[in-house]
Amino acid sequence: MTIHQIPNTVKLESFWMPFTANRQFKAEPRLFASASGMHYTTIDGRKVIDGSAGLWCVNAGHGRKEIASAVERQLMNLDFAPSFNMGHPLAFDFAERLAEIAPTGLDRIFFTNSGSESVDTALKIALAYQRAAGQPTRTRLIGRERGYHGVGFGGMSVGGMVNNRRAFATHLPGVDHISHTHDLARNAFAKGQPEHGAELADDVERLVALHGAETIAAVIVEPVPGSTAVLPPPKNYLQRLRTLCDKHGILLIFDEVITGFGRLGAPFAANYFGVTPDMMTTAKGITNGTVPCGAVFASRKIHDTLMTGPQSQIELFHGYTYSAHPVACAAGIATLDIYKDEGLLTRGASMADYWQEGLHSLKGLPNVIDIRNCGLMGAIEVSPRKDAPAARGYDLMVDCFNNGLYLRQSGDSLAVSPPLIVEKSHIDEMVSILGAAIKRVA
Ligand code: PXG
Repeated sequence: MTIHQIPNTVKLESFWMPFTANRQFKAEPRLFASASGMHYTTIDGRKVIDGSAGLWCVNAGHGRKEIASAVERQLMNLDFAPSFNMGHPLAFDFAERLAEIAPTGLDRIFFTNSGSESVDTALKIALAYQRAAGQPTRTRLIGRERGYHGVGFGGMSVGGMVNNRRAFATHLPGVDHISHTHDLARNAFAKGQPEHGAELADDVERLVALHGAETIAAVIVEPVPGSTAVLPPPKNYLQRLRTLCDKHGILLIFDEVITGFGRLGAPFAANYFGVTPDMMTTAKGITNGTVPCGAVFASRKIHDTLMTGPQSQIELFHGYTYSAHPVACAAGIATLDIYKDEGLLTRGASMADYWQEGLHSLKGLPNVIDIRNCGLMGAIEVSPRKDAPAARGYDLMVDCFNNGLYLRQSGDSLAVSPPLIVEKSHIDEMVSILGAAIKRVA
């Protein structure tokens, strides 16, 4: 028996699984036992190509020994140190390293443990900033329909995926949403950024007219929404959003939890699109998915506005026990070393055309109604079955898994986002498994 062949006698009852149809899963479980490079191995020893970089986080591929060694060394040397009124050098080093690769000016780093925490942190910083800047009436937070910003009450409230909101009646007050940009009628099968829809950014004007600019603190968007199955922004949309936020004194936050750390072929989506927000939220790829960690990148203006008042006073009453956890910092620095040595923060740019052509070769297969791509993100959308939304998407995901491809399902879309070490042969393999699945499941 190899290390991978763990018998399937695992008891499944106690683990209440996140974002999973628990009963459906437990009736027919899919369990990974190990991973290396571009592949997972299941508990019954099957090799499955990782089409989703874990959950959009394993950007440098699986089983990176440099990270494992750094984590082990750190655990033996300094397993935990507080960052409340104490510190340890690695936290400062890691922040400096992140500042080096940050878009210009976004070089003040606040550490969290997840994307959800990064989002809630950025929203709170936005409110604290507006108050410190003498604009305490700016308390309203604006998200976007179909947005995903994690599961804290802040992130859920500005989020716009209805299933994530419906059951939890208590949202933050004073939140509103601009409209999403998904437009099948005008943009289906667009390659990269769609032509139509820049004017949808003007929805900010509608909310300004409705509520008054002086009530709005910040707008938060994913530069390329991921969880809702990859919606590349229409050309000039993000530029227009930036202009409108500036015009009305509103902070712009990019949620780069997925797009950060090379996903689009540039270090951040801010670099890729040439639009600099006032804050960026990150997590996932910051440690290659190995140790929970997140970071908010804030502009100096925001940071410096809060660094006022008496020297002895805490400037921001916010933080987590595990903010800048030494093990996360060690994993993060080792991850940044790999990204640098292997050029992974920009490697996606050289693979993006091949990726695009591979995915779009599936156009014309049964029930395929849209294909979208941007950098090394992509999605295939199939038409829903009558009275059974998401059923075809689920069957496709299972068929792919059974035939050696792991990817994420979002309703009737399949999202793909491989580790950034992906080679052309891997793309061919993924496209071929996907194509066969679409034909079979149709
Ligand atoms: N913002 C964005 C843009 C995200 O994509 C979060 C915040 C929350 O991060 P945490 O670390 O709290 O989960 C996310 C998370 C999927 C999928 O396949 C996407 C996420 C997480 C799990 C699955 O769609 N995104």
